[in-house]
Amino acid sequence: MITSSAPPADEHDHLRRKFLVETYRMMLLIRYFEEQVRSLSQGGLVPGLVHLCAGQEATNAGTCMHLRKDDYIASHHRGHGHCLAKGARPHLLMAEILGRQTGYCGGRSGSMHIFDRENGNLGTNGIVGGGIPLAAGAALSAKARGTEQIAVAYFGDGALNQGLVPECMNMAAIWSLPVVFVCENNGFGEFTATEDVTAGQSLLSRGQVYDIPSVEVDGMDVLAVSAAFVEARDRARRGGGPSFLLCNTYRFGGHHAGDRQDYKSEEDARLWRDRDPIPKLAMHLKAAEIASPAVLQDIEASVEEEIQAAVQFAKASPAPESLDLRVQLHG
Ligand SMILES: Cc1ncc(C[n+]2csc(CCOP(=O)(O)OP(=O)(O)O)c2C)c(N)n1
Repeated sequence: MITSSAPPADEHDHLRRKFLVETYRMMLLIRYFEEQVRSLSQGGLVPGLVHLCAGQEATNAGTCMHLRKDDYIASHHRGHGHCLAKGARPHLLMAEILGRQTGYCGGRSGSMHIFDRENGNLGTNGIVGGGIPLAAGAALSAKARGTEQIAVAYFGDGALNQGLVPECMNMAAIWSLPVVFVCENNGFGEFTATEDVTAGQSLLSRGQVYDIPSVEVDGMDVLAVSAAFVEARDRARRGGGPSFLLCNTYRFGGHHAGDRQDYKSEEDARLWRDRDPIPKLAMHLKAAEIASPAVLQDIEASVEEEIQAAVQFAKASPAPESLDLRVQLHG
């Protein structure tokens, strides 16, 4: 996905175009994946609550897809999109969410604690803000080992009011750790609007106060997210320390799959839907003649097929055996 030496200009342009088409495919994959999880959850097949990220695909793909396989991410409770964009295989992820033995953690983590060692994914996390110290710790370890790996911490606006944020940002700044703090600000924490529970004039100041380069990004535009993220990634990789990205986005669904969303204004929801990041990228790909409508249709069909196969695989997989428990806990 990422090359170490710069290619010539023509090839560079070709790779950029190819990468954008891959990005479109990934965003669509996440959306279709989440639609299936929603319907399986409504059908009673998903144990526990699921928190879907439909609407937030630009921040998922616009960041994770610019990472090396051995870079780290630590995600949150709305993290299926991060897992997929960091390289998780849809059928293994679906099996995990359905609590099946074939899933990433043998079916024991469910949606909120998915761990994928091979792809540097330190996990989705049910504790609000819980991934932030994991990413900072991974960045400290990478720096100590001199590997040029970086780590990304994903969290929602709700986590900004957790004590972990200032602690980790402070340490990351004084130790110049290779970590990118990515806040996916979707305007709500559970059923409460961000502004009702968050003091201060600007969320961006949470990074600025530590002199961490901080930038506010249109989280519905994958090109804007990508540009800001690549700058932050490169700074981290060359030893320039942490960055903070405040990505303004929206979750199209509720807090969890069964939430009726009475607290959202219909007008607001419609305005955000009009800014759906997937059709927006499709329009760009067509206008810039990067992909024709026929190519985009082929992508849709192949993604649909891949997700259906993932669902079939997961449904056909067995539940974990109780005797596996010790092995699952201790590795
Ligand atoms: C430490 C902690 N406090 C409270 C909760 C309950 N809780 C789960 S999700 C959530 C809201 C999180 O909001 P945000 O971080 O903005 O993420 P979003 O759900 O909006 O994506 C809360 C309060 C929790 N899981 N962990």
